[in-house]
Amino acid sequence: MKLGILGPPQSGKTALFTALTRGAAESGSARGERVHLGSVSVPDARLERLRDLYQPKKYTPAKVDYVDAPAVEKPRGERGGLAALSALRDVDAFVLVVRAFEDPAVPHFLESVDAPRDASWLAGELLLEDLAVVERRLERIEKAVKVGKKPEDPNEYEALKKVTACLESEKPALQAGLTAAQERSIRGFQLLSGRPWIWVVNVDDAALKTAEEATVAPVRKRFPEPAPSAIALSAKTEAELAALSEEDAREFMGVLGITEPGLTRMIRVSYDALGLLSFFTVGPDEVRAWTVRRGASAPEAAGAIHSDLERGFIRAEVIAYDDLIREGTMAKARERGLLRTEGRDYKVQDGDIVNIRFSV
Ligand SMILES: Nc1nc2c(ncn2[C@@H]2O[C@H](COP(=O)(O)OP(=O)(O)O)[C@@H](O)[C@H]2O)c(=O)[nH]1
Ligand SMILES: [Mg+2]
Repeated sequence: MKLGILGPPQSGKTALFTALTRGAAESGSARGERVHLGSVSVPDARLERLRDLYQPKKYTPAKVDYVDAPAVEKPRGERGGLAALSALRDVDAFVLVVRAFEDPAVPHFLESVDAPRDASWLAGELLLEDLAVVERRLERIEKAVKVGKKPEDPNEYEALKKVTACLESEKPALQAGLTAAQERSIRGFQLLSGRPWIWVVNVDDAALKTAEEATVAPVRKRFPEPAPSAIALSAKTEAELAALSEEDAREFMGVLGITEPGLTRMIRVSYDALGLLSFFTVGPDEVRAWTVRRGASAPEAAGAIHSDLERGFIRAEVIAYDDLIREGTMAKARERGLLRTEGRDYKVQDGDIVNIRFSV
């Protein structure tokens, strides 16, 4: 899973990136501003337990990649440039950071701190970026239609028209109601609003003591149903926490009233926003977590491991994590009939431990 961090200047994007990746950054640059790339292991207590059980040679948690992109600013040049930024091409969702912290030492790009206003502004900018991309393509097709040519791909033409209408009514492309074929036909345009948005309201430490919902509701209310995911955290404090030892971090969190680190919360809402689940493979060689979309069939899950496993899929041997842990060993679980044989139609569940039988 790859997430792109976007937001206005000085909203705390880099602070958040540092908190999430513990500063592990390679960087490139775009439009004169640095692009940071970092990768983190998804913390999962279940996987750690499986590691203790199997003592494998290799231990491989799922990974999340983060891209800290340049600030979204009032456009200077042509629109549509942000969508073309190569670092953002393959992100699965966007983390949109808006500033709610007061700090006279940090200038605000609109001169005052107002997170819901900034969220509306940012969303508007992203929709306009997409609109520029879609309109440019639509114009080209319509020019061809005028001189008597049929649109090469009717799905694409229909999709572009639907998305244009959707963006013009200030809704993200994700809500355009495209068919699967239409969606595929415009996937190449990598629309910013064609991927889920997760809002991060970057607050003062003081705000951490008030209920999160009270902080994020004014931002969420700016958007049409279904309301987007939103969390509140202090990027600066999270970055400081990430630099501490586990023990010191826990103590500091207690003082501040933080019950869960930003990193794990961020990952949880990201899995939810993207509709993802984790399943596991276990053995003496490797204990590993895999990520697939909710509703994925057993062959699809096999394909996440290797395309050969999907192609040659015969059946899956499956046991729920809780069942294995309760019985203590795979042999006991098998005796109890808890290790099931599942076919092509089985929908993999979060926490399944899976062994794929295949032949190629
Ligand atoms: N007080 C406070 N300052 C913050 C917070 N997050 C970021 N900052 C400060 O705001 C400035 C801009 O942050 P940065 O992460 O570089 O913003 P970016 O331009 O969005 O990448 C820096 O001086 C940060 O230390 C926060 O949660 N609270
Ligand atoms: Mg930055």
